[in-house]
Amino acid sequence: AYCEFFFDLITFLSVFIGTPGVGKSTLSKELAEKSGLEWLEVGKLATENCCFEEYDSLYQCPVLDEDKLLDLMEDKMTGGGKIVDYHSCEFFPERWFDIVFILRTDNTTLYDRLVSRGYSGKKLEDNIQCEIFQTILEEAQRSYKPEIVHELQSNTPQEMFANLCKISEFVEGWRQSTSG
Ligand code: DAT
Repeated sequence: AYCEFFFDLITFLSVFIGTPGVGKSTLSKELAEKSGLEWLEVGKLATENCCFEEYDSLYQCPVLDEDKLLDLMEDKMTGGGKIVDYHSCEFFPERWFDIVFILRTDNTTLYDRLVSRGYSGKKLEDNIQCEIFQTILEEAQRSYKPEIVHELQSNTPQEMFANLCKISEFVEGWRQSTSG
């Protein structure tokens, strides 16, 4: 289906969140290509700049040094024009984002994606539970104004393309509401 894009918005700042595997990177990359907004992969940024304190052997992941990461991001965020991509949003300053998009995937689909990514054991279980319990959705609803938090389904490529259109409409709505 044809849909028009309205991304001539250098000041626009959005964040894509959701359980690992829901398709944040896929959608962010696609959106960045279509819109000219810059895709900021927070996980990659943290790794490249050593924003980790220690390794959590239970969860098989390093523990994030949040202050260091936030300091690093602050300069990048003032300019606008970014799509931030991270599994969580709770510790970002509220003022950073005009819109928060949260991606959701059905459990069985997500399970298959995480298995093919090499997840197993507790890490696999915890991530599936995270999706079942809507942990990240609730986190977003706690941390940001409800009217800027939008849930998007991300099970199929068709949904991914439909999401680009939905995002475009939300962004247009946001633009009209700020250009009063
Ligand atoms: P994330 O960045 O949230 O961890 P990803 O973008 O790396 O997730 O996607 C995980 C896998 O799922 C990857 O192989 C691409 C696939 N995928 C992502 N979004 C999809 C969608 N809407 N439909 C089908 N597959 C999708």
